[in-house]
Amino acid sequence: MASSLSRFLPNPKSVAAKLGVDQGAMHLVEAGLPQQLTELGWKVQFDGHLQFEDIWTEIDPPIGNLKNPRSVSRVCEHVSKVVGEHAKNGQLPLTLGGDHSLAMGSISGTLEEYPDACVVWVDAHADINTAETTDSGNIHGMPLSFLLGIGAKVEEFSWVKPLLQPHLLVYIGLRDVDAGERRILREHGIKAFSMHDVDKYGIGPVVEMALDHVNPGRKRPIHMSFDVDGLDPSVTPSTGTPVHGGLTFREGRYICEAIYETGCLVALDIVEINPALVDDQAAKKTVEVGCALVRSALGETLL
Ligand code: Z70
Ligand code: MN
Ligand code: MN
Ligand code: MN
Repeated sequence: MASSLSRFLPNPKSVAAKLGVDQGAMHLVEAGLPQQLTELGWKVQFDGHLQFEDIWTEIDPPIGNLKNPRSVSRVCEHVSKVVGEHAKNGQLPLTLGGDHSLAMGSISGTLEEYPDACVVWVDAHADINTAETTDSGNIHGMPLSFLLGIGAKVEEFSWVKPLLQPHLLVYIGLRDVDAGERRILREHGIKAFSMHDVDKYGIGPVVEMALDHVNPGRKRPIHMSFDVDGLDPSVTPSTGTPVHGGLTFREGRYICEAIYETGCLVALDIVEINPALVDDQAAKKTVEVGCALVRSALGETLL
Protein backbone atom coordinates (compact mmCIF):
# COMPACT_ATOMS: atom_id res chain seq x y z
CA MET A 1 0.00 0.00 0.00
CA ALA A 2 2.90 2.34 0.65
CA SER A 3 3.78 2.50 -3.02
CA SER A 4 0.34 3.67 -4.06
CA LEU A 5 0.39 6.18 -1.23
CA SER A 6 3.51 7.76 -2.66
CA ARG A 7 1.78 8.13 -6.01
CA PHE A 8 -0.26 10.92 -4.49
CA LEU A 9 2.18 11.99 -1.83
CA PRO A 10 5.65 12.75 -3.15
CA ASN A 11 6.61 13.13 0.50
CA PRO A 12 4.33 10.43 1.85
CA LYS A 13 5.27 10.53 5.48
CA SER A 14 4.43 14.16 6.04
CA VAL A 15 1.19 15.48 7.44
CA ALA A 16 0.11 19.03 8.02
CA ALA A 17 -2.33 19.71 10.81
CA LYS A 18 -4.53 22.74 10.72
CA LEU A 19 -6.92 23.90 13.33
CA GLY A 20 -10.48 24.59 12.39
CA VAL A 21 -13.12 26.42 14.31
CA ASP A 22 -13.70 26.44 18.08
CA GLN A 23 -11.99 24.46 20.83
CA GLY A 24 -12.41 20.92 19.52
CA ALA A 25 -9.27 21.03 17.46
CA MET A 26 -7.13 22.35 20.27
CA HIS A 27 -8.20 19.48 22.51
CA LEU A 28 -7.16 16.90 19.91
CA VAL A 29 -3.74 18.49 19.78
CA GLU A 30 -3.45 18.71 23.55
CA ALA A 31 -4.46 15.05 23.83
CA GLY A 32 -1.26 14.27 21.94
CA LEU A 33 -2.45 13.73 18.37
CA PRO A 34 0.71 15.22 16.77
CA GLN A 35 2.95 12.89 18.82
CA GLN A 36 0.71 9.92 18.05
CA LEU A 37 1.09 10.60 14.32
CA THR A 38 4.83 11.06 14.71
CA GLU A 39 4.92 7.60 16.30
CA LEU A 40 3.13 6.24 13.22
CA GLY A 41 6.03 7.52 11.14
CA TRP A 42 4.56 10.78 9.89
CA LYS A 43 6.50 13.99 9.79
CA VAL A 44 3.99 16.33 11.37
CA GLN A 45 4.01 20.01 10.55
CA PHE A 46 1.61 21.70 12.92
CA ASP A 47 0.37 25.05 11.67
CA GLY A 48 -1.06 26.13 15.02
CA HIS A 49 -4.32 27.90 15.50
CA LEU A 50 -6.08 29.74 12.80
CA GLN A 51 -6.21 33.26 14.17
CA PHE A 52 -9.92 33.90 14.05
CA GLU A 53 -9.60 37.22 15.78
CA ASP A 54 -8.31 38.63 12.51
CA ILE A 55 -10.90 36.89 10.40
CA TRP A 56 -14.09 36.71 12.42
CA THR A 57 -16.20 39.79 12.15
CA GLU A 58 -18.55 40.88 14.92
CA ILE A 59 -20.95 42.70 12.65
CA ASP A 60 -22.20 39.97 10.39
CA PRO A 61 -25.95 40.12 9.84
CA PRO A 62 -27.62 37.14 8.14
CA ILE A 63 -27.71 36.92 4.35
CA GLY A 64 -31.14 35.43 3.69
CA ASN A 65 -31.22 33.24 6.79
CA LEU A 66 -27.57 32.17 6.63
CA LYS A 67 -25.90 32.80 9.97
CA ASN A 68 -22.48 34.49 10.27
CA PRO A 69 -22.02 34.32 6.52
CA ARG A 70 -19.06 36.69 6.16
CA SER A 71 -17.09 35.21 9.03
CA VAL A 72 -17.68 31.61 7.93
CA SER A 73 -16.85 32.48 4.34
CA ARG A 74 -13.56 34.16 5.28
CA VAL A 75 -12.49 31.34 7.57
CA CYS A 76 -13.30 28.74 4.91
CA GLU A 77 -11.50 30.68 2.19
CA HIS A 78 -8.44 30.82 4.42
CA VAL A 79 -8.69 27.08 5.15
CA SER A 80 -8.96 26.46 1.41
CA LYS A 81 -5.72 28.34 0.71
CA VAL A 82 -3.79 26.60 3.50
CA VAL A 83 -5.04 23.13 2.54
CA GLY A 84 -4.38 23.80 -1.16
CA GLU A 85 -0.85 24.94 -0.34
CA HIS A 86 -0.07 21.82 1.72
CA ALA A 87 -1.56 19.57 -0.94
CA LYS A 88 0.60 21.26 -3.58
CA ASN A 89 3.65 20.56 -1.41
CA GLY A 90 2.78 16.87 -1.42
CA GLN A 91 1.65 16.94 2.18
CA LEU A 92 -1.53 15.40 3.48
CA PRO A 93 -3.58 18.17 5.09
CA LEU A 94 -5.40 17.17 8.25
CA THR A 95 -8.05 19.73 9.16
CA LEU A 96 -9.37 19.57 12.71
CA GLY A 97 -12.64 21.18 13.72
CA GLY A 98 -14.77 22.67 14.74
CA ASP A 99 -17.69 23.30 12.50
CA HIS A 100 -18.28 21.17 9.41
CA SER A 101 -18.67 24.31 7.31
CA LEU A 102 -14.86 24.22 7.14
CA ALA A 103 -15.07 21.32 4.69
CA MET A 104 -16.12 23.91 2.12
CA GLY A 105 -12.59 25.25 2.49
CA SER A 106 -10.67 22.02 2.92
CA ILE A 107 -12.35 20.26 -0.02
CA SER A 108 -11.92 23.36 -2.20
CA GLY A 109 -8.21 23.23 -1.37
CA THR A 110 -8.00 19.52 -2.19
CA LEU A 111 -9.82 19.92 -5.52
CA GLU A 112 -7.46 22.73 -6.58
CA GLU A 113 -4.58 20.28 -6.42
CA TYR A 114 -6.46 17.06 -7.24
CA PRO A 115 -9.36 17.99 -9.58
CA ASP A 116 -10.31 14.31 -9.96
CA ALA A 117 -10.52 13.65 -6.21
CA CYS A 118 -13.59 11.98 -4.73
CA VAL A 119 -15.14 12.75 -1.36
CA VAL A 120 -16.14 10.21 1.31
CA TRP A 121 -18.42 12.03 3.76
CA VAL A 122 -19.08 10.26 7.08
CA ASP A 123 -21.90 11.96 8.99
CA ALA A 124 -25.35 11.57 10.53
CA HIS A 125 -26.32 14.54 8.34
CA ALA A 126 -26.14 15.21 4.61
CA ASP A 127 -24.88 18.83 4.96
CA ILE A 128 -26.21 19.60 1.48
CA ASN A 129 -28.87 22.24 2.16
CA THR A 130 -28.93 25.24 -0.15
CA ALA A 131 -29.75 28.85 0.67
CA GLU A 132 -33.33 27.96 -0.37
CA THR A 133 -33.74 24.69 1.52
CA THR A 134 -31.99 25.43 4.84
CA ASP A 135 -34.35 25.80 7.79
CA SER A 136 -31.66 26.44 10.39
CA GLY A 137 -29.48 28.84 8.39
CA ASN A 138 -26.50 26.97 9.86
CA ILE A 139 -23.81 26.88 7.24
CA HIS A 140 -22.46 23.59 8.64
CA GLY A 141 -25.61 22.06 7.12
CA MET A 142 -24.70 23.41 3.65
CA PRO A 143 -21.05 22.97 2.60
CA LEU A 144 -21.70 20.30 -0.03
CA SER A 145 -24.26 22.35 -1.96
CA PHE A 146 -21.64 25.08 -2.42
CA LEU A 147 -18.97 22.59 -3.49
CA LEU A 148 -21.37 20.99 -5.98
CA GLY A 149 -22.71 24.33 -7.26
CA ILE A 150 -26.28 23.38 -6.38
CA GLY A 151 -28.92 26.00 -5.51
CA ALA A 152 -29.04 29.79 -5.59
CA LYS A 153 -25.67 31.50 -5.73
CA VAL A 154 -24.71 33.42 -2.60
CA GLU A 155 -22.36 36.25 -3.59
CA GLU A 156 -20.44 36.04 -0.31
CA PHE A 157 -19.39 32.47 -1.20
CA SER A 158 -18.54 33.15 -4.84
CA TRP A 159 -14.91 32.14 -4.14
CA VAL A 160 -16.08 28.50 -3.78
CA LYS A 161 -15.63 26.88 -7.17
CA PRO A 162 -18.19 24.17 -7.92
CA LEU A 163 -15.45 21.62 -8.59
CA LEU A 164 -17.13 18.58 -7.04
CA GLN A 165 -19.21 16.33 -9.27
CA PRO A 166 -22.20 14.52 -7.74
CA HIS A 167 -20.96 11.05 -8.75
CA LEU A 168 -17.69 11.66 -6.88
CA LEU A 169 -19.42 12.15 -3.53
CA VAL A 170 -20.54 9.30 -1.29
CA TYR A 171 -21.97 9.31 2.22
CA ILE A 172 -21.74 6.79 5.03
CA GLY A 173 -23.76 6.91 8.26
CA LEU A 174 -26.70 9.16 7.34
CA ARG A 175 -29.77 9.10 9.59
CA ASP A 176 -30.97 12.69 9.89
CA VAL A 177 -31.62 14.10 6.44
CA ASP A 178 -33.97 17.04 5.79
CA ALA A 179 -36.76 16.69 3.21
CA GLY A 180 -35.13 19.28 0.93
CA GLU A 181 -31.82 17.44 1.17
CA ARG A 182 -33.45 14.13 0.29
CA ARG A 183 -34.82 15.77 -2.83
CA ILE A 184 -31.36 17.07 -3.76
CA LEU A 185 -29.77 13.63 -3.25
CA ARG A 186 -32.42 12.06 -5.47
CA GLU A 187 -32.29 14.73 -8.19
CA HIS A 188 -28.52 14.60 -8.46
CA GLY A 189 -28.20 10.84 -8.08
CA ILE A 190 -25.89 11.19 -5.09
CA LYS A 191 -25.03 7.87 -3.47
CA ALA A 192 -25.64 7.56 0.25
CA PHE A 193 -25.24 4.63 2.64
CA SER A 194 -27.47 5.27 5.61
CA MET A 195 -27.39 3.48 8.96
CA HIS A 196 -30.08 1.25 7.50
CA ASP A 197 -27.55 0.07 4.92
CA VAL A 198 -24.88 -0.41 7.59
CA ASP A 199 -27.32 -2.59 9.55
CA LYS A 200 -28.38 -4.50 6.48
CA TYR A 201 -25.05 -5.18 4.78
CA GLY A 202 -22.45 -4.63 7.49
CA ILE A 203 -19.74 -2.00 7.47
CA GLY A 204 -17.25 -4.00 5.35
CA PRO A 205 -19.55 -4.33 2.32
CA VAL A 206 -20.83 -0.77 2.77
CA VAL A 207 -17.34 0.73 2.53
CA GLU A 208 -16.57 -1.52 -0.43
CA MET A 209 -19.76 -0.42 -2.23
CA ALA A 210 -19.10 3.22 -1.37
CA LEU A 211 -15.59 3.01 -2.83
CA ASP A 212 -16.82 1.07 -5.88
CA HIS A 213 -19.15 3.99 -6.55
CA VAL A 214 -16.72 6.93 -6.26
CA ASN A 215 -13.44 5.15 -6.88
CA PRO A 216 -13.96 1.89 -8.79
CA GLY A 217 -10.33 1.51 -9.86
CA ARG A 218 -9.02 2.70 -6.47
CA LYS A 219 -6.89 5.22 -8.33
CA ARG A 220 -8.65 8.49 -7.56
CA PRO A 221 -7.38 10.65 -4.72
CA ILE A 222 -9.76 10.53 -1.73
CA HIS A 223 -10.71 13.38 0.59
CA MET A 224 -12.43 11.98 3.66
CA SER A 225 -14.54 14.39 5.68
CA PHE A 226 -15.46 12.74 8.97
CA ASP A 227 -18.08 14.34 11.21
CA VAL A 228 -17.84 12.64 14.61
CA ASP A 229 -21.64 12.78 14.93
CA GLY A 230 -21.62 9.97 12.34
CA LEU A 231 -20.71 7.80 15.32
CA ASP A 232 -23.30 6.98 17.96
CA PRO A 233 -23.68 9.58 20.74
CA SER A 234 -22.62 6.89 23.22
CA VAL A 235 -19.22 6.92 21.47
CA THR A 236 -18.84 10.65 20.66
CA PRO A 237 -21.18 12.49 23.05
CA SER A 238 -19.49 15.91 22.87
CA THR A 239 -20.87 17.11 19.58
CA GLY A 240 -23.39 19.77 18.63
CA THR A 241 -26.13 17.65 17.08
CA PRO A 242 -26.00 14.05 18.33
CA VAL A 243 -28.39 11.61 16.65
CA HIS A 244 -29.20 8.20 18.09
CA GLY A 245 -28.45 5.01 16.20
CA GLY A 246 -25.02 5.86 14.83
CA LEU A 247 -21.87 3.98 13.91
CA THR A 248 -20.05 2.03 16.60
CA PHE A 249 -16.46 2.83 17.53
CA ARG A 250 -15.24 -0.13 15.49
CA GLU A 251 -17.38 0.75 12.49
CA GLY A 252 -15.94 4.27 12.53
CA ARG A 253 -12.40 3.00 12.79
CA TYR A 254 -13.06 0.38 10.15
CA ILE A 255 -14.05 3.09 7.66
CA CYS A 256 -10.80 4.93 8.41
CA GLU A 257 -8.69 1.77 8.14
CA ALA A 258 -10.30 0.80 4.84
CA ILE A 259 -9.72 4.27 3.40
CA TYR A 260 -6.08 4.15 4.48
CA GLU A 261 -5.72 0.74 2.86
CA THR A 262 -6.70 2.14 -0.53
CA GLY A 263 -3.51 4.21 -0.49
CA CYS A 264 -5.56 7.01 -2.07
CA LEU A 265 -6.16 9.28 0.91
CA VAL A 266 -4.89 12.80 0.18
CA ALA A 267 -6.77 14.86 2.78
CA LEU A 268 -8.73 14.33 5.97
CA ASP A 269 -11.11 16.40 8.10
CA ILE A 270 -12.24 15.44 11.60
CA VAL A 271 -14.98 17.81 12.68
CA GLU A 272 -17.74 18.71 15.13
CA ILE A 273 -15.85 17.75 18.28
CA ASN A 274 -17.06 20.23 20.87
CA PRO A 275 -15.59 19.57 24.32
CA ALA A 276 -17.68 22.40 25.78
CA LEU A 277 -20.77 20.22 25.43
CA VAL A 278 -21.89 17.61 27.99
CA ASP A 279 -19.27 17.05 30.75
CA ASP A 280 -15.50 16.69 31.00
CA GLN A 281 -15.60 12.93 30.89
CA ALA A 282 -17.71 12.97 27.74
CA ALA A 283 -15.34 15.50 26.21
CA LYS A 284 -12.30 13.38 27.04
CA LYS A 285 -13.92 10.32 25.52
CA THR A 286 -14.94 12.18 22.36
CA VAL A 287 -11.44 13.60 21.93
CA GLU A 288 -9.86 10.15 22.43
CA VAL A 289 -12.16 8.68 19.81
CA GLY A 290 -11.33 11.56 17.45
CA CYS A 291 -7.60 10.85 17.86
CA ALA A 292 -8.19 7.12 17.23
CA LEU A 293 -10.09 7.87 14.01
CA VAL A 294 -7.25 10.02 12.70
CA ARG A 295 -4.65 7.38 13.62
CA SER A 296 -6.66 4.69 11.82
CA ALA A 297 -6.99 6.83 8.70
CA LEU A 298 -3.25 7.48 8.79
CA GLY A 299 -2.10 3.93 9.04
CA GLU A 300 -2.40 2.60 12.57
CA THR A 301 -2.98 -1.09 12.23
CA LEU A 302 -4.34 -3.28 14.94
CA LEU A 303 -1.80 -6.06 14.52
C1 Z70 B 1 -29.61 20.31 9.51
C2 Z70 B 1 -29.33 21.73 9.08
C3 Z70 B 1 -26.06 19.49 10.72
C4 Z70 B 1 -24.11 19.03 11.44
C5 Z70 B 1 -26.10 19.42 12.05
C6 Z70 B 1 -28.53 19.79 10.43
C7 Z70 B 1 -27.17 19.76 9.78
N1 Z70 B 1 -29.76 19.45 8.35
N2 Z70 B 1 -24.81 19.24 10.34
N3 Z70 B 1 -24.88 19.16 12.48
N4 Z70 B 1 -22.81 18.77 11.47
O1 Z70 B 1 -29.28 22.58 9.95
O2 Z70 B 1 -29.14 22.00 7.91
MN1 MN C 1 -21.33 22.73 13.63
MN1 MN D 1 -23.37 15.89 11.39
MN1 MN E 1 -21.50 17.38 9.27
